[in-house]
Amino acid sequence: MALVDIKVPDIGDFDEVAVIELLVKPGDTVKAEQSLITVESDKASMEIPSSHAGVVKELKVAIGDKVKQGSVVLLLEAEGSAAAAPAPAPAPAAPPAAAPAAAPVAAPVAAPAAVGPVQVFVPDIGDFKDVAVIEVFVKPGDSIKVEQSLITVESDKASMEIPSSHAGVLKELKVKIGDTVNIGDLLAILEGSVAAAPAAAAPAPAAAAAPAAAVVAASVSAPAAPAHNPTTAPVGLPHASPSVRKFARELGVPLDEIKGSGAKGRITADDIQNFTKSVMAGSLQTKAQAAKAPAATGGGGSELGLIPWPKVDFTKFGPIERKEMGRIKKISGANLLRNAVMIPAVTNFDDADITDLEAFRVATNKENEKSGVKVTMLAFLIKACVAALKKFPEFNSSLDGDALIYKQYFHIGFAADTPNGLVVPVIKDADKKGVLQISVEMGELAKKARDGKLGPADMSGACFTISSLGGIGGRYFTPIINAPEVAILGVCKSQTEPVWDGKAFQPRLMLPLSLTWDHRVIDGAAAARFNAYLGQILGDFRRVLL
Ligand code: CAO
Repeated sequence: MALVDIKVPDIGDFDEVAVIELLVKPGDTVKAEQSLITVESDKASMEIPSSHAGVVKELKVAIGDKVKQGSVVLLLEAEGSAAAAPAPAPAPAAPPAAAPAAAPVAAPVAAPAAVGPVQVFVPDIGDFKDVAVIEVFVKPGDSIKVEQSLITVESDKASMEIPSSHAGVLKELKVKIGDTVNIGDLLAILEGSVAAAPAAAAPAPAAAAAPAAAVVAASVSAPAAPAHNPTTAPVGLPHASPSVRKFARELGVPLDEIKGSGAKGRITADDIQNFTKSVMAGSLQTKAQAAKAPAATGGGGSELGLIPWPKVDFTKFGPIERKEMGRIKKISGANLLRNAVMIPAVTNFDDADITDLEAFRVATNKENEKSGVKVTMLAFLIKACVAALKKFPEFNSSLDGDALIYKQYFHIGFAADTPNGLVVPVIKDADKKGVLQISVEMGELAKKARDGKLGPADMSGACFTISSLGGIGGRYFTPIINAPEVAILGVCKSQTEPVWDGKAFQPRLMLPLSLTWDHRVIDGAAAARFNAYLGQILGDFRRVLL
């Protein structure tokens, strides 16, 4: 085992490049050619590979350091000479032919103009073959300057921007995202006042075999690596290394929607992971998702062919204060809008006589006073709804295209009001639980909800939802179905009313029920029967046992 300094190999014309990522740490076992760090110039990022296999003893660079050819990257306990890469780094200086396009860096001034259509070819991109086009910065009609980046190509280890060898108006772009290109491929046709770059790189002669690790050599002879020109750089292009871009593509993550947490806003692998987690948890939407489910008022109305949302300068009418809506309100707003717009919903109103049930509830709470478990009407309602769902299975279904999925489990969601907005925790397998156990679980979930500690598992899988405003007041309301469920029960405050028993008016405690249902799945008659059955159960809870 010998200690070896692993150095930055030949990186061609690049003078000093910044270290933007460390891909290994002390103690890691690395293979020959394994990427150790990512470095970046204005226009290209590249991963620097190890010339030997072995164990990393010490990193000699940190993020933000500037390195150049010969800089020591790390100290490696090498496995032996056999483990060295075939062409050990640092590579000898690239022969001139390997970096023909470097000239524009030094002199980006346009040469005298030529007139007429001019073809722009992929210049010398070193040893790279079949590199993928991952970004296109221009479109037909754009005015292009000499050295302006046209596209980004990427191998598995490096990405680089390909500049235009001429100025002019882009007549035709010959490549698109996903195409693979090679040196000499026709990239674009320009017309108009066409000024050539001093060392027109199109098409570059076939590259002399790039020395050393292909990764490095190819990135270096790269495309010219033209001087950075902020005026021509694409606006808002996300910065990320090739491996991070690849990672994002594998997951289908839109890079341009991520705010990088790395140096100078660079997107890191952690950013991609966090973004993915947030989307999966439903706390974040991609632009594509948002377009499908327009936000509460942000959709503008054009999606539905409606007139735009009114924009009013409220300050004209009086003092105002603007406050951003919280995260939960934004998410639930978008969901509620979709559900309200997409579901042909109808609401049936009814009343249930809960006089006896309320007396039983009060007595039960008195008996259980010491246990600390308090039963509210909602726990009985959950049990009653399970019985009704069993009797009317289409209420426990979901639409799947032209089919209905009938669920054979009974998970009941209940809307909970929290300081941050509305959430819907779910009592799982309510059919297998007694009213006391449901009360205990509801109490725990409601507390978690108020503390903002509900996880995705606590809020998923509901078959049917109950929204109870009973503790607050009101008579009836029209709850919005929580898709992909097909019905929701709204409950308001019970009150004593005179009810005719055939001979006389009797004082009875009546509970107002508001059942909203999806008319694609449920008919009005079924909804009326569901409500009536619920009323029967709540009127005499022994029916749950039948
Ligand atoms: N009629 C009369 N009184 C009722 C009642 C009803 N239908 N339902 C509950 N009550 C009473 C309870 O018995 C309790 O009385 P006491 O304090 O005297 O014992 C009181 O109202 C408060 O009940 P609660 O709200 O604490 O308990 P709950 O089980 O009824 O509800 C929860 C729990 C989490 C659902 C509730 O706190 C909540 O957040 N409700 C709001 C739901 C909501 O926002 N829905 C609208 C969604 S659409 O925007």
